[in-house]
Amino acid sequence: MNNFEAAWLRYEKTKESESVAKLSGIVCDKKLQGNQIVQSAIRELQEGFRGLFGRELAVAESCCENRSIILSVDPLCPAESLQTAEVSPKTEPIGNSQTKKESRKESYRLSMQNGNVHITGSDANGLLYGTFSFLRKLTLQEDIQNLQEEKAPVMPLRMLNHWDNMDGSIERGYSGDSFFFVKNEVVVDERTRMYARLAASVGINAVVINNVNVKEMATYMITEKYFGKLDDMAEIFGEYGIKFYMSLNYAAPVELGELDTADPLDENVSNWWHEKMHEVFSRIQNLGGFLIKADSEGRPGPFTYGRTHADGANMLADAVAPYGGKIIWRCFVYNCKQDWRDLKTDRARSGYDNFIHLDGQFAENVILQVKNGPMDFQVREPVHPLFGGMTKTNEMLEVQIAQEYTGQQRHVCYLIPMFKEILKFKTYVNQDADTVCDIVSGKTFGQTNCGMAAVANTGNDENWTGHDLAAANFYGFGRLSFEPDLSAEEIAKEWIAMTFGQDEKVMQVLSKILMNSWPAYENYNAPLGIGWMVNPSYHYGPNVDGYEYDRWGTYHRADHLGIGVDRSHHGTGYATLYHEENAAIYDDPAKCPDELLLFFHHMPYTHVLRSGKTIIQHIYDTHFKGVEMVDEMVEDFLTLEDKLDAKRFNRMKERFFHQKEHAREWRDQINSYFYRKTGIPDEKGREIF
Ligand code: GCW
Repeated sequence: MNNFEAAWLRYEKTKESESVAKLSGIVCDKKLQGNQIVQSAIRELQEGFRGLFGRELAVAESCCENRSIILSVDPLCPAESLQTAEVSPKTEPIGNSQTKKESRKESYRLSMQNGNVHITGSDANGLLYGTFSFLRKLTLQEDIQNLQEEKAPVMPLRMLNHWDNMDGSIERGYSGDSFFFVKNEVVVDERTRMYARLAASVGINAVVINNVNVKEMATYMITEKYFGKLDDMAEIFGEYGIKFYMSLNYAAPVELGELDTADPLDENVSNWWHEKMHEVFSRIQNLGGFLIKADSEGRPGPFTYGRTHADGANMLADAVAPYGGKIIWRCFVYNCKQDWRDLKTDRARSGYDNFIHLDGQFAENVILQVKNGPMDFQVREPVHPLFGGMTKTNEMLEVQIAQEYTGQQRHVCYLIPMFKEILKFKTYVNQDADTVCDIVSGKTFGQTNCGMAAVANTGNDENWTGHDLAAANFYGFGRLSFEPDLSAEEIAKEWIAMTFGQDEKVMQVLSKILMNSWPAYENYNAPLGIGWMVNPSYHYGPNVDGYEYDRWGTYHRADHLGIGVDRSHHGTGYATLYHEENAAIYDDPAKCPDELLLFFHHMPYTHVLRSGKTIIQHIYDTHFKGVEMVDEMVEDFLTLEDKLDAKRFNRMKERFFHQKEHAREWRDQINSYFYRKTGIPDEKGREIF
């Protein structure tokens, strides 16, 4: 027995429609059958039919009398309309603009012709994604009689970043330990394959397996000790069209004891990396490149040598270029040793200030990976100003589905609605095609080295994600990066049906819970975009002043009269980093959206919000409301007792009961803190301690 469940690839027995019942096998020519990714597609179809309909599908090389599922690859497969969006005429394309040709990659078409189902990919990946889409339709009992679907993924890179450590722990892991590493060894087993299937089924095409904080043994991942196992793992990923990436220690030449400097402009350093990359790429076949956290939170980087991040990234990019490798370089660079008394330094500015002057200096195979907001995955943040700030640099959006600040997979918090808002944000970098989605999908500047990455939320728990409902974020992230036009609710419903079946009541209750979960969490969390207010270091549970007198640049500056950080032009000037249209809104407290007001401005508690409420009353109301929303969720959930299997029901029930208690803790601590600070009572006279 496996110690893991199948998540949304359960393929539970279902009714077979007439047109499906006629499909007796798979047809795929010999050459294609030799392709490992196509083999995965075939295995998946067989597994799917076995589970869904209890029957076997045979594989043949050519068509026979019987109706079949016909697999093929046609590089011209997607329709004109799916070929990449035109490069915006007002903007210079980044790098050489092979956009048109490249963009058809990984596309597929599904159709029904004379009773045969055709799954055609523009390449093997496209074929695999088409296969998963077809199986999804069968699982959801969609009518396939008039099957007709054409899809091309919108984001070129759809990536998961694991923060797994070699000792088996996971930084910010909330669902058990690593299934990639145990006690400094690399693990390759059936779970590796199941993981690859889950990831590929939602369109993930790249995975970084280790923590960006590369320390101790992880530095040795680019040495002989680990090549064999890493190559085995990479090969399994490759069978599912997933490129294998690793995080790299910038100071590896020093820490492996081979050089006494990691200065990117030192010729010995550059030569060392060239040789190293030659070795690594020849030992790990399916390697896509590396992710690097440099000069951030104690990690080494080019600053040590008085060099820029462009110097550092480009040196590595040059070393991986001969193998088609990519260097993904994080922009999460800030001073984490700030004095809380210092009102000038603003952590929110740091990513922008450290990178904006380097725009245009990065090599074509470097991608800057930028967190969605300028701070750190809080429940509400403005969009990072480097999106739309940079116009000559490849950028990728980093989000976090590991719910570090959003309930740590003990509270339910479905994040796809948040990601949708981020993707839709208009940066005003030019007149059209200027949203974050346009930028990171390559539409704005015509590049293909871009996309989305999520900090992963999986671990070795039986259900992969701790909270069963947290799997909706894994599923949703993949689906959204493939097809950002899907609504958060559509994705939620699809996931629910795949995971729990088609019962209407289950669908209605769980989709309502998911859709209300982020708003509820935001309600009982830190108010109006100010963030933090959590227990230091493990980041769970309320602690209003937890980070107030610390070194991390995370302050709310509350006193008895007001709260918030002045990031307007009177303050740190952060609000002015956006293009004029946005800057004008954020800089002005009268125009700033309520939900971000305290992020941008220090305001009196008596200030009347656009909603018509004072800030203090808003704090009380939202905190009571948040708890009411959770109570309602729990009540609704309990009505599903006879609709869900006991194992999953009880697992979720336990977490919901905890959330109910813990949301109260949030409510009462925040409300009491502000009542005590201000002395202003709740208009509605509710209990505040
Ligand atoms: O959110 C912070 C986390 C760190 C993490 C860091 C980062 C991997 O608290 O645990 O380190 O961000 O993104 O690098």
